[in-house]
Parts: sequence; C-alpha cells; structure tokens
Amino acid sequence: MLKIIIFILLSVYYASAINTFIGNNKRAEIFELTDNEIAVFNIFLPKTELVQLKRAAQYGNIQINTINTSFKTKNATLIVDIKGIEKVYDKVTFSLGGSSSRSFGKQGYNLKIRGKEDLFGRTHLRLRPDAREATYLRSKLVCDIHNRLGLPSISANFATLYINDEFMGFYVLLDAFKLSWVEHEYNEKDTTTLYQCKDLNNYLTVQTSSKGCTNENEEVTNHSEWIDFLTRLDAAQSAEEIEDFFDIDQFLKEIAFEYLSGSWDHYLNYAHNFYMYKPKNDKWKFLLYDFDGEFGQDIANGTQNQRNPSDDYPNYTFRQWARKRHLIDILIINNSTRFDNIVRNFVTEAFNPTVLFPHIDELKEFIRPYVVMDKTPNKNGKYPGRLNERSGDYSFAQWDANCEFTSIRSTQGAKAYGLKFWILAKYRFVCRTYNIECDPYYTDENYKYSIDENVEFKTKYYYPFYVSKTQTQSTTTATTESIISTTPPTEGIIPSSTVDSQLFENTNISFQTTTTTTIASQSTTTETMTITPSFEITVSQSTTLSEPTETSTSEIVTTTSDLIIPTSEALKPRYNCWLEYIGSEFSCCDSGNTDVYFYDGDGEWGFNFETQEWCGLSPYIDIVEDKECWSLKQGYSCCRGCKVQTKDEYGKWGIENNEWCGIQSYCSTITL
Ligand SMILES: *[C@@H]1O[C@H](CO)[C@@H](O)[C@H](O)[C@H]1NC(C)=O
Ligand SMILES: *[C@@H]1O[C@H](CO)[C@@H](O)[C@H](O)[C@H]1NC(C)=O
Ligand SMILES: *[C@@H]1O[C@H](CO)[C@@H](O)[C@H](O)[C@H]1NC(C)=O
Ligand SMILES: *[C@@H]1O[C@H](CO)[C@@H](O)[C@H](O)[C@H]1NC(C)=O
Ligand SMILES: *[C@@H]1O[C@H](CO)[C@@H](O)[C@H](O)[C@H]1NC(C)=O
Ligand SMILES: *[C@@H]1O[C@H](CO)[C@@H](O)[C@H](O)[C@H]1NC(C)=O
Ligand SMILES: *[C@@H]1O[C@H](CO)[C@@H](O)[C@H](O)[C@H]1NC(C)=O
Ligand SMILES: CC(=O)N[C@H]1CO[C@H](CO)[C@@H](O)[C@@H]1O
Repeated sequence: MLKIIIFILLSVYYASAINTFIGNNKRAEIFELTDNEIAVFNIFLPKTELVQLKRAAQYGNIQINTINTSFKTKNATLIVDIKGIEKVYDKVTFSLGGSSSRSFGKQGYNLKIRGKEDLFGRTHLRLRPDAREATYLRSKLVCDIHNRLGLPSISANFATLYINDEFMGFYVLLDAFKLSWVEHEYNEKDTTTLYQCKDLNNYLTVQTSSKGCTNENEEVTNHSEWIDFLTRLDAAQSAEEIEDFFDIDQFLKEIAFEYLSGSWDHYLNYAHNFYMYKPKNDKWKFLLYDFDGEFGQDIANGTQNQRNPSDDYPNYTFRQWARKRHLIDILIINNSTRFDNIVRNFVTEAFNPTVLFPHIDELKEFIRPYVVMDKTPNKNGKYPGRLNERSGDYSFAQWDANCEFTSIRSTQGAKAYGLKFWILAKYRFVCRTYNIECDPYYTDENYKYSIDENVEFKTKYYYPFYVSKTQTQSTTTATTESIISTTPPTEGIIPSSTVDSQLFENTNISFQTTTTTTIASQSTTTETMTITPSFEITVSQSTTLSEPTETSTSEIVTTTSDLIIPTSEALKPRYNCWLEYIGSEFSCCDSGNTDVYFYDGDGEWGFNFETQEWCGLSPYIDIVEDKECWSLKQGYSCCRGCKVQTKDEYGKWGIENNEWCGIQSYCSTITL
C-alpha cells in the first residue's frame, strides 16, 4: 500500500514538474511521455530500400536529374523505446520528409503507422533535423508556446533515430495536421474540412486559395464549402461580417505569434505553411506548422521585398512587418484595438523572457548530451544522419551560442539571431510600443548578457548571401569545433527573375556572359566632367548600351555619342556606384569584386569578405532628379531607386522603406 502511495506521489510530482511550462493543457500522450525522456526510434528497412533512401537523399546535388529524390516505402518496421517501454509496429510507411529543408545534410523523415495501431495517441509523426537552424529549440519552443496558450497546435519533443541499427542522430519529434490528428483532437473521423495551404501566396482569397489549398481528405471532390468560405472572406469589410464562421480571435493570436517571432514563412510574408480546419458546428480555424525559421532565423532570406540597409527586424512595427492582405486590412489595419490587446496578452502570458528564458535553459541542458552525440563523427569521420553529402552544418559552439544571445551566420548565409536575443529585443520593442507592463529586470538596458565573439555573425547588415569558399574557411578557423563543410549550401546567387528587370528596366543584363565592357556617360553638371562608373560591369552583348532604346528619352544619354570609353584619368569618378550617390553608408565594391550576392531596390550588392561588409555594385549613371516629384500630389514621396512594383494611371510605383513611392523619370534613362 505504502509503495503504491509513494508511486502515485512520485508520478504526480513528475507530472507537474513536466508541465510547468505548458500547464494543464493536454497534449497527445507521446509528447507527455517524452518531456523528460528522449524517445529512441528504430526503423528497419529492406537492404535494397536503404540503398534507395541514401541515393534519394542527395537532393539538390548535381545528380539531381539522374536520381529519384523521393523516397517512400511501406515496408518499414518501427520499434520505439520510451523509458524502457518498447512498442513494435510492423506496418509502417516511412519516407523522406520536408521540402526546402531537403537540401540540408541531415534529412527529415515522415512516419505513418498503419493498421489500427497508434503510438501513444498519434499515427503520423515527423522526425526533423531542423538543420536550417542551430539550436534544435525553435520548433519545440513554438509548439510549447502554442500549447501553453491552449491554441490548437502540433506538439514537439525530441528523439534519436536509428535506421537498420545505424545511428542517424538527434531529431525533433513532431506530429502533423492530418485526418488522424483531427480524429484524436476533435473526435471527428475522416473530416472533410481540413485544407492544407502549402504553396506560396495563399492569402485566403478565392483567387489564391481556392486552388492553392488542398483538402487532406482525398475523397472530397466538392469544394463548395471552402470556396464559399473564401468568397465570404473576400466580401467582408469588417470583423462582424465573418465573426460567426471564422475564429477571429484564434486567427489574430496566430498573427500575433507571427509578428512576435518574426515568422516569415507563414501568412504574413510567404503566405503558406498553414492549414484551415472547420470542426463540426464550429468556426474555421487557422493552424500553423513548420517552425524552423522563427525567432529571427534567416529573416532576411524570407522577407524578400522589404529589406533596406538599416533593417532592424526586432524593431519592426506590425505594419512594417505585415505584407498587404485583405484579412489583415479589415481585422487589424482598419482598427487595431482588438489585435493590440491580443498582442499584449500574448506577450504577458508567453512571449516574454521571464517565462521563456528558464524554459530555454532547461531544454538546452536536457538536449545537450544529444547535441554532442549529433556532432560527433564516427570512426570514418562521418556525422550521424548527414546523408546528403553536400550541405553545411552548425558547430557545437554555434549551437551553444545561438541558444543564448549570439547571432550567427546561418547555413543559408543569412543571420540567425540568438534565440534569447530575439526574444529580448522584440519584447523590449513591444513593451515600449504597446504600453505593456513589462518585467523591469529585462527591460533595463543594463541587463547583461554575453556574446561568443568566436562564432558571432559580424556583418553589420543582415542581407542573406551565399557562403563562398573564402567565407566558409574563415568561419572554420574561428570555430575550433567547427564541422562546417566547404561547399556552398545553395546554387544560384540571386533569382534570375529579379536580375533581368527592375532597376534597369530597358536593359538586358546577364551576369553570366563574359563580354566585359567599361562604359561611362557624360555629366551635364557644370562641375568637372563626371565619368561613371569606374569598375567593370559585365553585360551581355544584346544590351542597349550603345543604342539606347526609344523609351530612354533622356536629356543625358540620348545618342550613342554620349557614351564614351573613359581614359584612365577619366576613371577617377566622383561617384563609383549608385549607392554612393544616394548617400548610403555603404561603400562601393572594389573593382574586381563583382560577384552579386543580393539585389534590392538600391541595385546589386556585393560582399567584401575582408571587412565583412556589404558593398554596392550597381554603377552610378549621372541623373537629373525630377524638379517636381509627381507622386507628392498623391501623397507619396518619390523613390530613389527604380524598382517598379506596379503601374497605374498616375505612373509607376515602387516601394521603399515600406511605403509606396513614385518612380522618377530618370529611371527610364538608365540603360547602363
Ligand atoms: C520516385 O520515388 C517515389 C517514392 O519512392 C515514387 O512514388 C515515384 O514513383 C518515383 N518516381 C520515379 C519517376 O521513379
Ligand atoms: C516491399 O513490400 C512489397 C509489398 O509487400 C513487396 O512486393 C516488395 O518486394 C518489398 N520490397 C522489398 C525491397 O522488400
Ligand atoms: C456540394 O456541396 C454543397 C453543400 O456544401 C451542396 O449544396 C452541393 O449541391 C454539392 N455539389 C455537388 C455537385 O454535389
Ligand atoms: C473600416 O471599416 C469600416 C466599416 O466597414 C469602413 O466603413 C471604413 O471605411 C474602414 N476604414 C478604413 C480606414 O479602411
Ligand atoms: C475599434 O474597435 C474597438 C473594439 O475592438 C471598439 O471599441 C472601438 O470603438 C473601435 N474604434 C473605432 C474608431 O471604430
Ligand atoms: C531597437 O531600438 C532600440 C531603441 O531605439 C535600440 O536601442 C536597439 O538597438 C534597436 N535594435 C535592436 C535589435 O534591438
Ligand atoms: C536578352 O538576351 C538573351 C541572350 O542574349 C536573348 O536570348 C533574349 O532574347 C534577350 N532579351 C531581350 C528582351 O532582349
Ligand atoms: C531556404 C530559403 O528560403 N532559401 C531562400 C533564400 O533566398 C534565396 C534568394 O531569394 C532563395 O532562392 C532561397 O530559396
């Protein structure tokens, strides 16, 4: 009897210790069991299929066209070991999982337990390396925050994986929004109202999402309820009109989450990675998944159109952060009172250092030994589970530092804010701007934290670019425990679609050609002749260089005779590049440094690996600013750059500093 009582007391003690962060909210048993215990997943595949798996894992490698990069088998056996309890499943579907994350070294896997069985309340599970980010904590933390707030959510914990007894390393264990998830959570079998919006640009409008989102239930062919839902959202001008069929509070809580965590891979930016689900007799709910890019991870990589050199993401207001969406307009922009209160509550209840930092500390110590294991090579020098031979990885020192306040360079080449740094900086910003009563300990500017300078991302500005060999080497020497590979993580420097238009609208520029031409234009100013640019640019032969197009009716560059080949004396320009002209604090790139790493409204950017700074590449062409800025009449200033976003009866419009601006007439004269 006594024994039983002690046992009960102990389990009560453990149960409450387990749930201090999440509270009393229920999760599937698999996640409650793995709060203090790392699950061990053993997968067994037929030998021939293991070979296929390893070949398929070479996603993104040169052989991409010659191999099948999908892998899925129904012939897997699964043995799971949690706290010494072993569960065996012999009807298991096992596949390579993830989309863009497939290009990382360590692959992710999807598991489905078939038949009538489940693993402590789940049949569909994900094992994710979260290789994009260094901490292994981002997904876990996001799920825990959701569960703490009682929001409908997937959950996360951790597991190690063996395939045919080969150690594959340490993984984040997640469930997934599937019919089985709905059945477990809402007691509804084979729901017909669970839609996945996986493709980009799903704004929840008829135009974008009637086809862009797909029903999880393959049997469903009649989508009229879904389209009806979207139609009513489109038509709505206020919250009241949609309140009775759309769970607005739940939606706004997720939007608050997106804003606070700097989430660029969900609704407000890329507009994807979510589900919509309508429980029987309830309202449509908005369900997010895929959390490896949160808390300042790769932000610049995910916010393509809103970067400028002074980007300081934690200090973005909601309006600076959110892209234009009809739903956001009517629910927040029109009158933000309701949303602001939701943000305040979100911050007070979950998104604050007082609550999150101890949880991060606890999780970090819990996983530390497994992180060590994951970053220890075997006797052949191979790291566990890095099946894709191509990709970079994070060092142990980067893991350690990025869980704290140190920002590091991500495997994408962008910046990954220190987990705690992001939370602290965002917290301070919203405390100020939303008038929240915040913890003075953390809002105190004298609050001390340390930075590991050996792995710190030192570039002052946050543009993403792709790590070149030079860069990788310098990272490696700075990091003693580095296991970073030497190949660039992605091909393609900038999307060609952005290269061939935008700033130089009339020009056919190709950065792959080999013809090198140095050009200059004559200045009309009264000062000494201004010759630009001084550095070489590579243009394709078909450019309008010597024959300006008819549209370029410039006062300056009107005929071919205005283009002169500069003498070496003339190569001492007043302005080297466009950037310098617009008074940027960046310098122009040295001649010879012509690799384009990034492109935005200011033109092309290179990177100086010695100073670790961005530099300007787009040549300066002397211009005459419009005497009167035409868009002022419409209430907008004129653009500096020439990147056109849209046209209307007034003229061409660009976006700078998150505001519409009028494109000046000189843009049509810039033909290089
Ligand atoms: C590639 O593999 C997947 C999963 O194993 C399979 O479903 C698909 O048919 C294969 N495709 C080709 C072209 O062989
Ligand atoms: C996988 O299972 C299928 C169906 O049971 C079987 O036909 C196939 O031979 C198996 N593959 C291997 C490699 O064992
Ligand atoms: C589709 O479902 C709606 C109800 O949601 C129903 O009114 C309609 O008749 C159905 N259409 C077809 C073609 O079955
Ligand atoms: C806000 O919504 C109201 C009610 O639908 C509408 O009349 C008003 O024009 C909206 N205001 C703005 C600034 O969009
Ligand atoms: C904005 O919404 C709040 C409630 O969410 C309401 O009390 C307030 O009157 C609204 N403000 C305006 C200007 O409509
Ligand atoms: C945000 O703004 C504050 C106050 O102006 C400033 O101290 C801080 O450096 C800014 N940046 C970040 C990342 O917090
Ligand atoms: C741009 O150049 C490419 C390669 O020379 C050529 O194929 C293409 O037609 C050109 N496009 C325009 C718009 O001139
Ligand atoms: C993983 C990811 O989102 N990578 C993106 C970073 O930005 C480049 C350039 O826009 C994209 O091509 C990548 O897909």
